[in-house]
Amino acid sequence: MGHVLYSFRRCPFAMRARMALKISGADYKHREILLRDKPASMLAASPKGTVPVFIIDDEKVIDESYDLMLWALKKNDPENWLAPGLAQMQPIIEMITGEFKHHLDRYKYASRYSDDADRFSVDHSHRDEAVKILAEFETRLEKSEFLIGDVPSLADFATFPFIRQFSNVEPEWWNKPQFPRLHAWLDGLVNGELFKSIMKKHPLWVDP
Ligand SMILES: N[C@@H](CCC(=O)N[C@@H](CS)C(=O)NCC(=O)O)C(=O)O
Repeated sequence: MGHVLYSFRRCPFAMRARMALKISGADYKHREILLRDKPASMLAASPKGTVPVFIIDDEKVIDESYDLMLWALKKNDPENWLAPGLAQMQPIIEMITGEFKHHLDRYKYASRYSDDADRFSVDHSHRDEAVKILAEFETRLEKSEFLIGDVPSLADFATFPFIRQFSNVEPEWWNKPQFPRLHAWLDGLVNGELFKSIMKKHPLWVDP
């Protein structure tokens, strides 16, 4: 009995789930996996084969990171991440996991998607599209400290791991002065105790 989380350290979906689980104080066993070698026990619970996968008391499976965040926060939300209301937060979150992620994947992994001879170059047309979305975030952060208001909410925690991933594709370019508010916001969240604690390394899980 008890809960089990299958996770991959560097996956932004798994990161956001781990942050919500951590803040809610949920008790579970962590199973660290490799995406290229998924344990049969994880695939048995969730055949689609993405992380995170959370198993509740051997019975119920949650295999969508957003649903898992909500499950954790509905049990316990000590820092009021849900306070702004889902109606306001959901469109912001979906813009990041939808359109932004689409461009991020094509920018970051350009070699997987293009037939160009220059296979390893990043795709700046997708970077440009992603930047348009980040410009909207910058505008928001000019008005308030966090995406919605002056305290962090689910909107911030559900989105920043993807923007962090984007910032890591070409750090030199990212660090040129642009979007000062977004930079400060991202730095604060990435260097915060919560994120650091969920990025600690775990030994790899091997099915018995
Ligand atoms: N909609 C899912 C997406 C999860 C997802 O795509 N995770 C990636 C890793 S970041 C994955 O497991 N991909 C499977 C693979 O690469 O084999 C969620 O929010 O949990």
